[in-house]
Amino acid sequence: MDYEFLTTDTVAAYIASKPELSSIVDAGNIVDVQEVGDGNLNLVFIVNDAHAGTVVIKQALPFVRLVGPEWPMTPFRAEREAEALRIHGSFNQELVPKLYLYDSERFVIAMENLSGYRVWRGALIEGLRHDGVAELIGEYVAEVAFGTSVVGMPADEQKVLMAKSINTELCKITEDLVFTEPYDDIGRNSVLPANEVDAQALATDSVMIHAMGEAKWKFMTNAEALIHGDLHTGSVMVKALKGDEGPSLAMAFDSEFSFYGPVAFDIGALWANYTLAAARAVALGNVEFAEWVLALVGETWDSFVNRFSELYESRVDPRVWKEEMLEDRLAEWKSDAWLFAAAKMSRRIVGLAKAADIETLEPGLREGAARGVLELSRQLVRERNSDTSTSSFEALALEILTKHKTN
Ligand code: SR1
Ligand code: MG
Repeated sequence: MDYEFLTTDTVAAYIASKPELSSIVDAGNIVDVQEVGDGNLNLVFIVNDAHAGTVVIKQALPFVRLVGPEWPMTPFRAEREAEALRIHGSFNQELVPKLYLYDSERFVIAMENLSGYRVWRGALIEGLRHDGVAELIGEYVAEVAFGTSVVGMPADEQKVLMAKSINTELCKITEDLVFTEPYDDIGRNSVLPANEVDAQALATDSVMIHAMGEAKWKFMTNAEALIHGDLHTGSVMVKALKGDEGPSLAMAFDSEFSFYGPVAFDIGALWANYTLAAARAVALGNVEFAEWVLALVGETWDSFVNRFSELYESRVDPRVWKEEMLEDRLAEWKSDAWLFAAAKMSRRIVGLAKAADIETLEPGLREGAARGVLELSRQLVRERNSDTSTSSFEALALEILTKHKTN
């Protein structure tokens, strides 16, 4: 794929060539360009002009940045992200950054720079409590689930959108890295020597393998809504209304993995990443913070249920979709969220693309945190069909993470 990659030296000229951006930043007076991409795939620049104008410029490379050109990857993922930003933003502008431009020749997105916001994962790593974020993100998942599914939009339009939203290569990343490779290492897995026995126990656990087969099937076949597709705490920006923590705003971004998939996948991704933050807190002896983080599981779920149920009142076709249908979906999604959470937490321990919550722990502490997460994921798939309450999830997580704490 032949197109020019942006650099800090060429971003200003690029912006000058795009009239759509002239009201956002003054291309002739740019004072600061920084490449801040810390994800696994793209280039990301934050650009500031001399009059407080600011923009984020994100360019998809034709390969996986984390690995290099030897792993080619479609840059058309930028188009999927632009579409998801546009569609998800149309439901609630306060929960999704504004899209200013999508450039289909150079696979560039220009979007709102959320000033004063920071990535949630980093805040959780620092032990900061951004209250209300879990509720807001639960609402985001509910609005996307309702608004892009057949309960929220006419069936003919939904089919056209579904056809346009196919995201084969990014889905394959998830199919491989999340559901398969932790159980069939093709050379991309790694753990601390002390955790090799735990990774081996995970990979040979026939109940877990069966459950992951089920999860992968659901991921590949349950085309329910235009989900985010990678909704971990690194895909959420947070901003405290005052100071560093307390009541906060939130935005979901980085939706390049978006496709028509299972609603519970986004919920499970959030729960898994709360668990990783809790595992870190337990490892560091901060049990109170671990409890605060784990309570986000229930807060996200309750908010999702409330908002989805509210929206369901206005469903497009109420003829046979009655209250029972809502109850059935919610029960199914809750149990599936346990399954997807299990998949999403264990992959971050053993597979490629790990999470800073765990990786920045010193090895003596990381050993127990990693073991606890793997053991928890194996228990979650066993419990998911009996008691699926979020309080049970939270209690089980705290119990198992604490049991395996090292040092
Ligand atoms: C090769 S991309 C690795 C991971 O980064 C993204 O955040 C997704 O989670 C993906 O699995
Ligand atoms: Mg990402």
